[in-house]
Amino acid sequence: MSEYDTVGADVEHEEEIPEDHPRYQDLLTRHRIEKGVEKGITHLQGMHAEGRGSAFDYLLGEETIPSADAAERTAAAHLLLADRPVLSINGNVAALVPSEMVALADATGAKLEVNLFNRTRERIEAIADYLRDHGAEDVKGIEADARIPNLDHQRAKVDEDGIYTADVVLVPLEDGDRAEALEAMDKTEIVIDLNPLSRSPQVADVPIVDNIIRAVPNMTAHARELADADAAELQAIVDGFDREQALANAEERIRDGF
Ligand code: PTJ
Repeated sequence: MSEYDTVGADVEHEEEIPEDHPRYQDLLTRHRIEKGVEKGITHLQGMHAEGRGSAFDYLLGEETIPSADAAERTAAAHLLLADRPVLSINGNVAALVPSEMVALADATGAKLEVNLFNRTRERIEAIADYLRDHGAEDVKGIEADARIPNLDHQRAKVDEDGIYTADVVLVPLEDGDRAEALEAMDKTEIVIDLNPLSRSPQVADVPIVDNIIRAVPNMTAHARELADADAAELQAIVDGFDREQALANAEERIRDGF
C-alpha cells in the first residue's frame, strides 16, 4: 500500500491532501467542487463539468502551456484597457477560485458578477455571500435587471451596470449558447475552458485553454506586472495575440502530447 492510498473521497479539509501527491491538483479541484455542492453554491452538474475538464487537463500535462500563458497575459491587458470590465462567476468558479477572482478584480479594476446557468435565488445569494467571505466588496448579479438578447429567460439574466454594459467580460467555464450570445453583443470575450473544441473558446476573442486554478492567479500576476504599462504597450500585447494559433497549439498538445 502506498502512502497515497489514504487520500480517499472522505477528505474533510483540503489541507489533508498531500501537495506532493502526483494528482494533487486534480484531487484539490475535485474536493473544492464537492464542498461547493455541499455548501449549495455549486450545481450537481458542476461535478460533471469538472470531470470533463479534468480529462483535458490530464492530456495537457496539468500545466500552463506557453500559448495559454500568452492568452492569460493578453487577457490581463484587455482587462486593464477596458472601461467597464466584468468577471463572471458561476458555481464552479466560486468553489474553485473565490479569493483568486477577488484578487484579479482588484488588480484590474473589474466588477464581479454572479451569473448562473442553473439560476436560483438561493444559489445566487450563497455565492455572493461566499465571495464576500473571501474579500469581495461589491457583488453584482443579484438585481438581474437586464437581459442578454436571444437567450431563454433564466440564462439571460444579468445586471444592467454589470455584464449587460461591460465592454470586456471574462466568462470562465461558460455554456456555449451564452458565450455566443455575449459575443453577438459585441463584447470582448475572454473564456477559460480546458476543452479547446468547446463552442465557448471557439467564439472567444481570447480563448484560455488552461485550468482555472492556474489561469486566474497567472492573469493576476500579469496584470500586476503590467500595472504601470501605458495604453500603447497594452494594445501591442492585444494586437500581437493570435487566437487561432492559441487554439491550434492547445489542440496539438492534447492530441499529440507536444
Ligand atoms: O453554476 P452554473 O449553474 O452556472 O453551472 C456551471 C456549469 C459549469 C455546470 C455549466 O456552465 C455547465 O454545464 O458547463 P459545461 O457546458 O459543462 O462546460 C464547462 C466547460 O468547462 C467544459 O468544457 C469543461 O471542459 C470546462 N472545465 C471544467 N472544469 C474546468 C474547465 N475549464 C477550466 N478549468 C477547470 N477547472
